[in-house]
This record gives sequence, C-alpha cells and structure tokens, in this order.
Amino acid sequence: MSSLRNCPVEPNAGQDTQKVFKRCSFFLFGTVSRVSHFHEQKKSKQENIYQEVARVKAEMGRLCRLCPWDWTFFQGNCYFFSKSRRNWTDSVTACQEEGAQLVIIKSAEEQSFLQLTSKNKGDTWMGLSDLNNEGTWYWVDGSYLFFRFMKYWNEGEPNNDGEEDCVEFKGDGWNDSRCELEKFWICKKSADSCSNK
Ligand SMILES: [Ca+2]
Ligand SMILES: [Ca+2]
Ligand SMILES: [Ca+2]
Repeated sequence: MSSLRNCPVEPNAGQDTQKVFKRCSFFLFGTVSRVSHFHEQKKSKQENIYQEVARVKAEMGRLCRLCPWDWTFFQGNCYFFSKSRRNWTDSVTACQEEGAQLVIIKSAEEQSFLQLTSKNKGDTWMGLSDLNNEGTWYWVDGSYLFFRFMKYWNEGEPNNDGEEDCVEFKGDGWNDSRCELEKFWICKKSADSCSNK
C-alpha cells in the first residue's frame, strides 16, 4: 500500500521515477479522497444545521404571540397594567395611544381578576365615568353601565363626594373619585388571533 514513506520528496538516484510517481499518485489520491470525504461530512453537517435553523424559524412563526410582551392575556383579551400614575383623562389617552381602551368590564370573571390585581397594587382607573351627565355612568366606548354591575360599587358609593366623576378599583370594589387625581390605570384590547397568521 502506498504511504508517505514510499513517496519521497526527492526520488533517490537509481529509483525508477515512474514507479515512484505511480506510488505517490496512489498515496495522493488516497489522501485527497479522505480530505474530500471529510469535507463532504462537514458540508452535510452544516446542511443539517441550516435545515434545523429553518425548521425552528418556521416553528417560531407558527407559534403566535397573543399579546404584546408586557401585556397580560386573560380570556381572549390583553391587559396592560400601568407602572406609573396618571389622571383619568390622561389614562384614557395612554390606552388610545396603544390601540386600546381604558378598561371596560364585560364579565364577572374579568371583574374579579382586575379587582384583585388592583387591590394588590393600589387605586386604579377603569374606563367608566359620569362626566357627561351626573349620576349616569357610561363606559369609554359609549355603552352604559348594566344594572348587574351595580353590585360592584363599594358600600356608600358612588357618592360624588366633592364632584367625583371617574371610577376606580379601590379595595374590594368600585369608587367614584375625582378625575384629576393620579392613579394607576388598566388598558384592554382584543388578543391577536393565531388563525390569522
Ligand atoms: Ca359631575
Ligand atoms: Ca359624579
Ligand atoms: Ca366616591
């Protein structure tokens, strides 16, 4: 078998140059084959990696993000719990700027979830006021407050004490408060649908 030993850099005097050339050709061919086989293996490993990356990318695209990263998903909607405080009107604007609304409550489950979150955090604005007509409560989307939600008022509220036209989560229930006071706020918008992506 050919090896590097049989393939001298300088053929000795008297050696058959043609034989040496033949041996060296075998040796070189063997070496080139091994190197090329190594490169093939490397290439195929690389291709596998590329394929895997493409597969993971496709999978990530398929998994749909329901809410923006700092929003909370709950029963088909996304909620933003502010970290700072604003007055009621500025809270309405802050939510609009996010393509959302100062929160409008539609169900008992949602009410419990938001009330508890606010209780742990501090007084928090919702999208309900009687700014347009004293004593008549409207949500920011123009819908009126259903009778079944009246039970969420704290005892003795709403009392319009010193002109209170905006509603907050306070303790275990709702309170009408002065709109110019700065409080936390909650925005709400529909979650994205995975089927659209
Ligand atoms: Ca009023
Ligand atoms: Ca009022
Ligand atoms: Ca009050």
